[in-house]
Amino acid sequence: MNSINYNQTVFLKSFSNTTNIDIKNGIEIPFVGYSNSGKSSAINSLANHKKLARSSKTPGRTQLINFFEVVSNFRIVDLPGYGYSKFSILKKLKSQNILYNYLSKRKQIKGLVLLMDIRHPLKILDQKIINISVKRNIPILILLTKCDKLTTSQKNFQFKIVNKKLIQLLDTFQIEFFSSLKRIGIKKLELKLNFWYKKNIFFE
Ligand SMILES: Nc1nc2c(ncn2[C@@H]2O[C@H](COP(=O)(O)OP(=O)(O)OP(=O)(O)O)[C@@H](O)[C@H]2O)c(=O)[nH]1
Ligand SMILES: [Mg+2]
Repeated sequence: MNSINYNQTVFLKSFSNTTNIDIKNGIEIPFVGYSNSGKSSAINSLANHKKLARSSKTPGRTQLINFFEVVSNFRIVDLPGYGYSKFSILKKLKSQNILYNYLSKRKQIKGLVLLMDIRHPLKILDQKIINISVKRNIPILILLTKCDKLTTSQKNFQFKIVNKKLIQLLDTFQIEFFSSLKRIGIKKLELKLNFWYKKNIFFE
């Protein structure tokens, strides 16, 4: 099989909750993380398309479950971020519920990209996502985002902390530095997505 061209990724459809999702075939990889961690930007960098997924300086930009098709039967999913402090409790709970429901129920999920700002990794809701993935046996790729904001030694320090904590939570995992701004880690992300695609699509 030729390698996948992520530049051809197109927007497919948005949904306000899991029960509305009418896409059945194929596999999908959600991008999950705190609000403002850089999920939409990462999808745009991967696809080499500045406005594919809506990114914004204001946290809470993504409020729906947004599906993008990479190739037929292979999707990436941009989700609302969690933890935006200016949202009301009710709005926060609603968007967290959308996320937990989606992650707990969708059988099409075959891998998960967890994005964490390298300066604030593994906060409480990140750990909750990890627990859901462990329960469902969904493999995780961790991206330490906005790594352009730190020096090499600061980056390595953060990496070690995350690695040490994850060993206690997960059997297998992969952690990568990532920067949409400096285009760091995009190849690693592509390789992982390719791997999940090839591993699962033939069994469809
Ligand atoms: N310095 C730097 N800034 C980044 C990077 N990636 C994203 N940002 C900025 O961080 C802010 C949030 O990015 P988004 O991609 O919208 O974040 P998100 O996780 O999709 O946020 P929600 O939709 O609210 O959940 C924007 O101002 C981006 O320009 C990066 O690699 N480096
Ligand atoms: Mg977003």
